[in-house]
Amino acid sequence: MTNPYARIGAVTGIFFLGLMTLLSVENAYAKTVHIDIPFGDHDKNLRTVIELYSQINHNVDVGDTISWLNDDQVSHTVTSGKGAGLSGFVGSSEQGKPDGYFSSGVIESGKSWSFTFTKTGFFTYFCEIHPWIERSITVNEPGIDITQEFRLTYTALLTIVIVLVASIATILLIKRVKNKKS
Ligand SMILES: [Cu+2]
Repeated sequence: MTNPYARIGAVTGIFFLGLMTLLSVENAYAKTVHIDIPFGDHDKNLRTVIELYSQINHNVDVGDTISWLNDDQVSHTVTSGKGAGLSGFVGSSEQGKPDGYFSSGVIESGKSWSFTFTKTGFFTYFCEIHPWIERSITVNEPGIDITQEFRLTYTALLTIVIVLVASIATILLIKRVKNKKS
């Protein structure tokens, strides 16, 4: 098999197959992130204190699952949408506004609830029973953080590698054709 076209074609084919495999394996690494609903969360007066010690926003990748564990002594909900802020309380007109993306229903003390994020975005959530509890999830495309501002997604990385492989293959092909002519 000395046909240069066939050889380059085979090499390129193998590269693509390898990349596809890498990409599908990457999806298999989707992880579960555990978030604690802290003890005392139901007490509106503790919100500022709790926010000092527990993370308000969590960053995850598309495909990741978040599991919320209710560590408080009362029931809570994890409901996407906008909470009522510190002025919101049960019985008032300010109850928070669910947006329908996810809703746990009642999570009893000691129980947990999970949700898998299948799209990128910034999602705020609150508790329907205690609408002053307001937190968020940032869902990113899977990738590597190069700097704090710059994130190289696996899709971008894959594109770069494909362009590189295609360029090298083309250069080799041109060289072969030139060599044959001279
Ligand atoms: Cu609650």
